[in-house]
Amino acid sequence: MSETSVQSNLLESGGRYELPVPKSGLRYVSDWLSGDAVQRLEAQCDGLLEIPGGGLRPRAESWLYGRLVVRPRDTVWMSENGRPYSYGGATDESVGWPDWIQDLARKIAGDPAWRFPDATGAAPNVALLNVYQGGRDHVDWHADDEPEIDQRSPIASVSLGAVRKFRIRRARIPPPGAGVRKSEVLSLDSGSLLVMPPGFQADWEHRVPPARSAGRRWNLTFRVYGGSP
Ligand SMILES: O=C(O)CCC(=O)C(=O)O
Repeated sequence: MSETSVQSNLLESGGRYELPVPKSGLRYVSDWLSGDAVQRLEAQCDGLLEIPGGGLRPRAESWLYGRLVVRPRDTVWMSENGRPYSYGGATDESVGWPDWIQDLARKIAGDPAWRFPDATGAAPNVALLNVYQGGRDHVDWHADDEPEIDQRSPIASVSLGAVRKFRIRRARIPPPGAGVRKSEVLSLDSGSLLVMPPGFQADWEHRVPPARSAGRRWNLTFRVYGGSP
């Protein structure tokens, strides 16, 4: 039996929703980018994977259960002020802050979906590109809760290309007898914007599981780095 994503019964009502996952506060805009913009951004993302002199940058490695493993997707880290990204025991150096990424960061910061009563309102200043070359590429359960990330700000996720499932589950394992930890599934469309509210990373984990068949997908996750460099 195929699984229905939580927003599928809302898709006729104008494209902009607070998702009905209890207390998650997730926001989703299905048609945030035009088809032309999607195509242009996909090409720009691909440009980031290329290395000078030809070829693609090798996949980065992360620590998983005490072993260094190749990440099951391509990743490129960008930051406005050159700060690196440390996670999973690895450090990704910044490739810079291209103008088109700055334009997207401004568009996010100007969107009502980015506004929350207690948030600082700061615009995103770092972004992670994930490229899923096919259905085997994925990202496992995690939260974007590294100390550099300002948790008073939301995190915005822009999806391009193949539609993939996005699962969320509570970060804490329920105590014995308190039931099982369920996960909820959303579908992330090409050209969509998903906004995870301030505080979400402390309470929830997320993943993009492998898919039986899928074309290429690009995802840009915009965050706010706080503090000083
Ligand atoms: O590809 C996605 O939609 C999620 C990416 C993600 O989880 C991350 O960058 O932390």
